[in-house]
Amino acid sequence: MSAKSRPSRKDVGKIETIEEVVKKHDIDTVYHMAAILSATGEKNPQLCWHVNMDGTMNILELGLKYEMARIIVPSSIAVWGAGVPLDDTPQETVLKPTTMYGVTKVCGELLGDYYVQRFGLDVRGLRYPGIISHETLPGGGTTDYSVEIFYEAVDKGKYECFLKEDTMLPMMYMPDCINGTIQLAEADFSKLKHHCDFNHAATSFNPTQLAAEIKKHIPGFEITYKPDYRQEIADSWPNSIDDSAAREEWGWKPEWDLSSMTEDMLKHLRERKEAGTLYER
Ligand code: VAH
Repeated sequence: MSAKSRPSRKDVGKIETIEEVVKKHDIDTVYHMAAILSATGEKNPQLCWHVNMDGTMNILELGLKYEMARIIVPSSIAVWGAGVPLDDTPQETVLKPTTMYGVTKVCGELLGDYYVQRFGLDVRGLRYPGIISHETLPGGGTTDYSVEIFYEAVDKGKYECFLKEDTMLPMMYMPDCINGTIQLAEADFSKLKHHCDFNHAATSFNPTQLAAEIKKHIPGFEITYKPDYRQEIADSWPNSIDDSAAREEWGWKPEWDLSSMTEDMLKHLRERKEAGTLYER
């Protein structure tokens, strides 16, 4: 979508602008994706709080006022910090995030659960891992390397990674993320034991493994490493997470792995490079 055709931007932190949209389109379900992500949030924590928390409160309040059917408020693996098992991080464990983004995601989970218990609002959420897509450019996250690398591999045949080569992180291809989110939204609410904090996983890999998969398609591809401030954020997150609650309560099952995702990402980005629209979104 070129900048010309992009819909006008609204400040999700201002309830009046969001209420205007809700009334105009008679909205009864909200997938609340507006957020400032981890890396950008550390550059402006106050703005991150405003967008992420005032925005979530506004969506929940409007959900009550307009008796919406359901609201999806995604969380993230950023809810974790020190003191948790880094492999197969369990559904129930201590949440001590080290970023403002992570703090807002813990608060979002607790706020959503409060609106369920206190007001009977249908609020659901899932802890997204790093999400990889060819539809948008990287958006200020710590996991952005896993998107940037594909664009630069197709465009230049090389990539300088801002995380260390062995930084293992939970990741997911966008089609799995969309399918899982809709599957949770359509699940029978009465059968859910959790509401706003489902662990949601697909695969885990590190930059070395991702680069090796890309090299199967672009043999001359070269990667170098120059860790920056995002390394400390990534080091506070799990290597992998246990999403058995999502699998048991609403039938979650990923369909994409590192190999199939890499093949599909490169196919789409090579087509866009051919068309001269690689970076146009
Ligand atoms: C970020 N992509 O890096 C987001 C995500 C797994 C973290 O929420 O901030």
